[in-house]
Amino acid sequence: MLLEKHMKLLRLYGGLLIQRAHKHTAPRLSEKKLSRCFVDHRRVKVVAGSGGNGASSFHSEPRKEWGGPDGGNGGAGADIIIRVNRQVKSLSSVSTVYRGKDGEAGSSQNCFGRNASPTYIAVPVGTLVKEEGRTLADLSQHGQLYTVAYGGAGGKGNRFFLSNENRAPLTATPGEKGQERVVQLELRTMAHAALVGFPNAGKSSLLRVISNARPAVAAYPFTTLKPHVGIVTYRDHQQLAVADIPGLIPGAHLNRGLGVSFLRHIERCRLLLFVLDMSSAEPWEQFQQLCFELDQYKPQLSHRPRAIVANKMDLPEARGNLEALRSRVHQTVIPVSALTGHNTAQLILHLREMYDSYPQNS
Ligand SMILES: Nc1nc2c(ncn2[C@@H]2O[C@H](COP(=O)(O)OP(=O)(O)OP(=O)(O)O)[C@@H](O)[C@H]2O)c(=O)[nH]1
Ligand SMILES: [Mg+2]
Repeated sequence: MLLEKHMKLLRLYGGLLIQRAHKHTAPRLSEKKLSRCFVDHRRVKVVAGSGGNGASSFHSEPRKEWGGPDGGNGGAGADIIIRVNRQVKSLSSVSTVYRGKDGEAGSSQNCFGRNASPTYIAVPVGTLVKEEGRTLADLSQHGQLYTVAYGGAGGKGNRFFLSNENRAPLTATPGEKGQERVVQLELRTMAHAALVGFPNAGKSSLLRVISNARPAVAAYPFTTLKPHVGIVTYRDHQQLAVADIPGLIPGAHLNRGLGVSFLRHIERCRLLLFVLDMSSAEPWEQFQQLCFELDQYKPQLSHRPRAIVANKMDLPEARGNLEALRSRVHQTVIPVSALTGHNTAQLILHLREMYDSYPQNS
């Protein structure tokens, strides 16, 4: 009997201990969860509240037979308002549907229905509101408001229709429907820095080393088909978002390869990190071509604050190329190896220096 009890306890606590142990070695966040950390666009359906109905009623009191109409108006439905909040950093907290509350209906004794209070959507500074590609608002100030859907007006009660011609109107109107629309919210800056390079240069590998993002890495071109954003966290809690942009190829500005859409993403980053595969024959050629593609897409795009990340320095053929590259370009060259992690700390520091020396507005 006693033994059985002991065994039972052992099983129970043993289970708990194992659970604890699992907790400590909890697996890393899944890619799906990580991608939620930084969301740069959202499609949102907004449905404002409808107005409350007007009431139709007549005053009634003892000894006062013809009290007259006293139906009140309905209240207005809730507006949906986008509000900029500098504490919000990405669109991950924005839901896909917002519905405003309906206004209250009017009632007898001339009681008006209550207006519904507006529904707010908190977005980061630098959010664009678009509808079918057309920009409706560019929200760049903390606290800025934009009413994206208007609530319906309340209906009129029958008291409203009282006139000399009609002393006993029965008419009361229903509340109007709230406005309904589908808008795209888009962050003007997608990330602070973009990793720009040809396929297979090691952009995704680098992002995995310097940030929490886990984009797929493989030894064939076009492994990455959509941008990934990783967050680099510094000791003073400053966080910088770095985007892994899918590989560009010559002619990308003519929509070749994965095309123009990714150049558009680069446009939304303030700092550029050109990732070169140093084991290739002439890595400086890659740099020239990348700049050419960017500038063809948008003049001066490649002239943003930039640095060259000379990757794959662990490979023997890379070492000879490094000096040659340095003599041909005048940008900062940071030799790293995403594979071994060599010198990536230097890259992280340099990124911060670039961020600090080029404030947002410059
Ligand atoms: N030896 C060596 N190999 C590397 C290094 N960095 C990346 N690689 C390898 O290069 C290949 C391509 O790496 P990815 O990180 O997928 O390259 P990418 O630039 O993201 O490529 P796309 O997504 O196709 O544009 C993989 O096989 C990596 O293991 C490095 O520093 N040294
Ligand atoms: Mg990749």
